[in-house]
Amino acid sequence: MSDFLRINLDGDVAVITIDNPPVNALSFHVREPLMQALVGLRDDASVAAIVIACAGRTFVAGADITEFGKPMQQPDLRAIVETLETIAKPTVAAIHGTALGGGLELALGCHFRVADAGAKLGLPEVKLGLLPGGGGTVRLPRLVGAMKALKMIVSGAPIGAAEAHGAGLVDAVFEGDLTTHAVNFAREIARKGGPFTPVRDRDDGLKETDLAALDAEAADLARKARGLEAPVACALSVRNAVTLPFDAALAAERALFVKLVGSDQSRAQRHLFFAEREAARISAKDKRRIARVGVIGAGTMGGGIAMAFVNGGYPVTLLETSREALQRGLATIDKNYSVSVTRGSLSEDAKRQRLAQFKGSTDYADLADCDLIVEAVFEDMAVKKEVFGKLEAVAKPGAILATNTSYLDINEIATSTSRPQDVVGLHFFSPANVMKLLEIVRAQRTAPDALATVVDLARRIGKVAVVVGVCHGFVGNRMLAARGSESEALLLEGATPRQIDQVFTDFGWPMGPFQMGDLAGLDIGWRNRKARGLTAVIADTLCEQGRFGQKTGKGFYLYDNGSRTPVPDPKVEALIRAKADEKGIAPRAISAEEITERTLYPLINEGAKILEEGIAARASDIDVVWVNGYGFPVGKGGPMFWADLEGAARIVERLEYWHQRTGKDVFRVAPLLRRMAETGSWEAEG
Ligand code: 3H9
Repeated sequence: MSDFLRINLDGDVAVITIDNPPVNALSFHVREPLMQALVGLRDDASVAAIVIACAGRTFVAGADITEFGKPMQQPDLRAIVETLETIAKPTVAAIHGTALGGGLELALGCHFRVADAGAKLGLPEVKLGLLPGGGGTVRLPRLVGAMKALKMIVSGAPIGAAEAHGAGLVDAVFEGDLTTHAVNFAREIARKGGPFTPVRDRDDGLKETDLAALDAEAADLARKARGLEAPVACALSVRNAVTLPFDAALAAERALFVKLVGSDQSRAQRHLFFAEREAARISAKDKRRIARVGVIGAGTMGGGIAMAFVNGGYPVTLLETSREALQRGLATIDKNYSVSVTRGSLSEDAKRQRLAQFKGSTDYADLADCDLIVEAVFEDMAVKKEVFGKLEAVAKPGAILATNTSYLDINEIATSTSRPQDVVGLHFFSPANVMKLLEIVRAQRTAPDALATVVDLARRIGKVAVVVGVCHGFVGNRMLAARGSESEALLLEGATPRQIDQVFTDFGWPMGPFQMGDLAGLDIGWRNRKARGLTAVIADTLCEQGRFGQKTGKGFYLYDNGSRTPVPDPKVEALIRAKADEKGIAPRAISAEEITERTLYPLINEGAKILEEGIAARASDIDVVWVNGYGFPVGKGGPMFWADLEGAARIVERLEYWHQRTGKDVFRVAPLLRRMAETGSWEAEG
């Protein structure tokens, strides 16, 4: 009856199969025939029951996100669910893969839900800056209880079929051919006879709601939302499901959805959804086979990288220079997994299995069977070149040779082997087993199939990959340097670390630059600066005093008794004033606006230069880097997206002002930023 939907009769059970690859999103071309099918089957007396199933890899994964922001064509999802609830004969959703967002809401319109044992069910709208707008916030609590619904909807995290069964969200879990099971289930239910109660009329889950506990949980979640509107709206909507009659709660959900879908935050989060997928798209089809990975260096970075691969299912050979260093590295890995076991995110058995995937060695010859080798040794060109020289002798032909350098010139590193086509940068972020971002650095001579292989591999190990070009610091660290360059100057002119950090956290960052420096260790930047002949008067002095940040209990802030809470230190403020006096700088009041203009605007300006130079292929790639690697607030969509919200013309004007006033290069406006201010697009001309 449509290219995207078919109806089959299995005796007196009708099976509607939605077939809208890749994820069966509820696009208009699905909703229209689905509505017709439901009305037709409802009125067909020869049909005893209806099953809604999906073709391909998944049940409906949600509304079609590409339709948001445009006028919604009718019928919308709410009308479909309403129609479903007018059907007197049993309706059954047969869920395999993922029933997400509007997909789960469609299933909640059915009387019953059956699932494949591997299925996952959830309402992830919050991750798009939305709330479930097809009745999810009002129907889900009726089945699983308000508290569980609140947690599912505010986190957006899906649950597995077994948990969903236990919670009352699904009625049966099957292994094997799901449609056959669903048809038998529907037939049996129809045989037993009704009446069948739609979810809207069930309040089993709501009876025992502890409203005070729900409110306390919602308040906690709102605090953690750090300015995001969607989690707060989700919590309010679940509360409405408890306190308001069904139709009133549904109308309130609708009103909140309409408000959110038009908000900048949701636009930003939808932008990021597509940006992440776009960043990982690569035209080369050929890929190399990766069965085993080698990691050189078992320090914090190497150990984390090794864990990332093992967690993604790849056995790892971990190489160190001495048995002691190797044992230390392996012991840290063991300890990290034990923490996961203690937290309940990993079973003892899974820990054992993961540890069995590590093979330690101190002999380069043991890397001979690795298909990818990642070096994570000391950040020094001579050391890196020596490692690549050794790999030349042992790596098998076609093995991909990767460096985890965060700054160095990979084209130069590649000159130390006779196979530069196999050399690529894999810039992991610390802790590498946790952080999502992976900058994949394409060097001048990196072969297309080597690049395609690592992009694909990144996805397999759960990383968000962005392909970037070679320059000092690549995309992320180069822009970070531009953001940080004015921080010290602001201190000397009268701002305090606390004041600057506060501007950042008010903006939505998890922490400001000084808190971040203290967390990462101030000695790292100090070492880098020394190697490059650079100075930062305050940070260098703190390091000379042994104040490396959290690890020494003192840095820009004090951390009493191993606490992670930064406490302003009068000694640091006195030091700043003393250094300012030495330089003859009189302190003045610095506004939050000035802090933003002198830190975030240069960040965007540098992003524009990076685009101009072709180091990043798209502005959205830069956004993906900053959101996933540096904590740029998701509700602002990344620096390049935010530039548009803030107004590129304003940014240009203020950069010009600061350039005129200070003469500093960091404020020199990039031509592409100027063009963006005129055309509203980051696309380069031509
Ligand atoms: C919603 O439902 C609102 C309702 O409450 C209210 C309505 C009134 N729409 O991720 P993948 C594309 S909001 C359009 O690489 P995987 C995606 O862009 C929605 N397109 O696959 C990609 O395209 P391309 C709530 C979508 O196997 C391709 O499909 N639902 C949608 O790694 C493959 O995607 C969600 O938020 C969509 N809804 O993961 C679920 N979903 O090939 C969002 C995907 O051109 N989706 N595409 O790059 C997901 O989480 C993952 O796609 C999924 C599969 C887990 C399903």
